[in-house]
Amino acid sequence: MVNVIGLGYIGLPTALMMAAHGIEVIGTDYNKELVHALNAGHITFKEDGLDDLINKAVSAGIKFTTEYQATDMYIISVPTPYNKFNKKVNPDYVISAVKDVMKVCSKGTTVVIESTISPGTIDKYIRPIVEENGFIIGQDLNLVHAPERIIPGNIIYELRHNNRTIGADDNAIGKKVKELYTTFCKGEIVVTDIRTAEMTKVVENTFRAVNIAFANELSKICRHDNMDVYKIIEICNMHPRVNILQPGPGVGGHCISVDPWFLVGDYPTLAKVIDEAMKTNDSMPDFVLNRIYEIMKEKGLTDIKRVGLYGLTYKENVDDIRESPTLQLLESQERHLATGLKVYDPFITEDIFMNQYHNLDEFLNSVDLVVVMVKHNEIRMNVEKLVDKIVLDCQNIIHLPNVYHI
Ligand code: SAJ
Repeated sequence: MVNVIGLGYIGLPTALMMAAHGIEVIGTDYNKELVHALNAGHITFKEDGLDDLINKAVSAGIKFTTEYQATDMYIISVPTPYNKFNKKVNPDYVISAVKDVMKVCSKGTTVVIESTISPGTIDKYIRPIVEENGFIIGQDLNLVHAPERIIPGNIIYELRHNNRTIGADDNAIGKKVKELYTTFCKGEIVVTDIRTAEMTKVVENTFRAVNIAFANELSKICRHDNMDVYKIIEICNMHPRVNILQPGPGVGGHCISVDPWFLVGDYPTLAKVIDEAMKTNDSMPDFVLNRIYEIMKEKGLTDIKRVGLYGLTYKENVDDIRESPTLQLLESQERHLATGLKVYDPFITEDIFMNQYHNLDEFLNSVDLVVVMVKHNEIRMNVEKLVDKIVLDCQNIIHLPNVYHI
């Protein structure tokens, strides 16, 4: 039996997938309400195919509980937030999950850590705790790191098809865990050591952050001299070895905007490009706010309350607002004592923001300047509703005469 600890964006789909493929799974989470909802067959976030998957997993016998189970295989997928001040990973949730596992596990148990951790976290924090508790690593307890790569918005497909990395001290244990994942994963699974697995995960997200920062920097350079960054990127990308990403209003989510900081925090004198890239991405919401003020001035608009931000989530067609550029912009606005921007997002149905709307038409009727922060399908399909508006399109999806860009 596999006990999956932490039933969030990663742990839950993984647990369901394993159960749906014939593995006996019990999911554990300390959140009682979540456990209750899952046992009733309800999912707390939206993803294509997830409803189907929970039905299959429930029929196959998956159970959810707040208790850690006595078994010999654990998958830990609890959050690893980062410390905003020193930029280092905060491994507290992983540490406490490992401690709880040690209270109930059987001898020879394997503990797979899926949570993203910075390189060296297992050596620095996890091994000492295991040993302090009287366990001999490799004998009483095996440690494995199996970072995930699934992208929110396409979780189910990517769980099945992505290649994966498994890091283990002992290759035989790595292969055993590989077999477990092979039940549902059609991608190639590489078995390596723990340190390498930790590093690859962070490097992958850093690669993307640095490349997005490059596109964002280009957008600032082009804005400075009134050049069309999108056209320039399009032409450059016709070069066989150039593939520039798209500039945007900032970088959100719990991965690309967070993980690269781990390298900056751990290697402050070495991770120079990464540090600058992260600062560039973090500067984008303020850059958008400045564009709003510029456009208001140009158009003679004086009331910030007649400006609306379309999109609160960190990217299109998901309901996840973690670290989203719009939240960063709203915070910045408060710092500038210029509150009043209207907000709307079709995926955020709860009333959690000031000046928040729940209907696209009502939102549009209340503003003169619309800032497209997120390229949800909804706005792509309703472009004609923006014809009479002034639009600041941070995603390059609205092709109308009255459109400004970042
Ligand atoms: N973004 C841009 N320009 C682009 C692409 C993205 O500004 O050209 C922005 C998005 O709008 C968003 C942010 O970057 O705010 C990140 O979005 P994303 O869709 O690129 O990535 P995530 O954070 O949803 O998922 C990433 C993925 N990692 C990589 O692509 C290397 C995913 O594979 C990981 O599993 C996930 O992080 C994770 O858990 O680490």
